[in-house]
Amino acid sequence: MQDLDAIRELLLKPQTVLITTHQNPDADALGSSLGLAGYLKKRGHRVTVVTPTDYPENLTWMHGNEEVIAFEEKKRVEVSQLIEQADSIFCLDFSALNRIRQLEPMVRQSRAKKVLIDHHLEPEAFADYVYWDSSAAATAELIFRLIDQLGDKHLIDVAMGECLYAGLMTDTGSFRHASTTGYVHRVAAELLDIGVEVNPIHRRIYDNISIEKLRFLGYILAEKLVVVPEYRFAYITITEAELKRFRSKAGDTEGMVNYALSVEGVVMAAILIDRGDEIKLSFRSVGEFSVRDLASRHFSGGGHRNAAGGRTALSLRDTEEQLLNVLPLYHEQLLETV
Ligand SMILES: [Mn+2]
Repeated sequence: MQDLDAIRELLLKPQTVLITTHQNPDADALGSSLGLAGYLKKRGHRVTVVTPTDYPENLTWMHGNEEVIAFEEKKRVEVSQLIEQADSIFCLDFSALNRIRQLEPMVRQSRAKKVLIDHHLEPEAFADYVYWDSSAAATAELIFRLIDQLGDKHLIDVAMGECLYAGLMTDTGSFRHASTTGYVHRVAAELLDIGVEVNPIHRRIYDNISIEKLRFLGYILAEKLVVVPEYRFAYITITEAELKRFRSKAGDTEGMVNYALSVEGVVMAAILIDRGDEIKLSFRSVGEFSVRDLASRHFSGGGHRNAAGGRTALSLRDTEEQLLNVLPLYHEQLLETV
């Protein structure tokens, strides 16, 4: 679904653009936002990037970071004015407006033209124009493709390229997920050709872990990782007290679930985190097994086939029990997964 001509038309006239992305932005969310911002500025538009929440420290190197406005209560007036004044709002890397939290009502009410650029399944019908492809590995890939299709690939510079490369690298798990197509590699190659250096980006994002976070991970792997071999399933539960004890910050639990998935023989993994007001679940799987189906059927969630999320209003223990109780429904599928 790609309203390319409408987007081309929209961008003919210089205007005030607001770019936003999902809460707790990851490298694809922020990288595609800043990559697009760089492009739109070159096209003569006034651009502001607003995120619904803050994001981890290891993303703040991205070009344009200093101009990002991360929503917090004291910025409500400023942000609502920006949204009101925008001629168009680009919504990146999310498919449902509830992913932008406090910004949702403001964006919904805004008269700006809304453009959705995303690769998540089943986009909500809130946007005037969409540039959406669930087979894309990252929104950064779509930003590259959009700029290319608009005939402006030559406008992508190293600073923008680094942002897009970061999104591509992280959403593909460093080019190892099944979503990594030939096109993904070609995009990466083109970014390298214009001067993007891969190693510094990799180091800034991955080899930039605080000692507290690393010790937290050590504790989780030693004490909290449970393997259920009969279902080829592994999972982690994290209590509020543990988050506190390790002074866990936003993003610190990011990626932990992948360790569970890396256990020999395991084809599905989950992490259950007590966030106080709700239990957040994050799922990973390999091959054909769809954690998206499981998350949407049992945990009010959604996502991709191999990476999905969900939530409950239960206690951590009851959520864990519910998860273990649904496993038998998937027994055969789990055993068959290759
Ligand atoms: Mn993404």
